[in-house]
Amino acid sequence: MKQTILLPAGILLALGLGCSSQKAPEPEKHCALTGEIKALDDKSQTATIQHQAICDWMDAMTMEYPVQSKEEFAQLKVGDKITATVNIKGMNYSLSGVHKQNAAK
Ligand SMILES: [Cu+2]
Repeated sequence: MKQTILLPAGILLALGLGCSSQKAPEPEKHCALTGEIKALDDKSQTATIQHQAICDWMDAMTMEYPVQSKEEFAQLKVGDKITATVNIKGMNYSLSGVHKQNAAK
């Protein structure tokens, strides 16, 4: 008797979670990034970073991240090893709190 009640409830829960990514308002999520700068694009203020896994949001890979602060972006050099915070909201993401682990000379 119990199982006939619990099973449909479990299916409904799974369906609800599956649809959650399509709902509009998502809270901003903050995750730590550790990686190395591979390229910089001044125009878009974007850094291409080879990074380790970021929360459960993304596996280790190399990709581009917009840097929020002009001042922080201006100090970055290709080859810098950095830590930063990834600010994730829906499909959008950007970096803040960028810190160099070893300043390239
Ligand atoms: Cu990625």
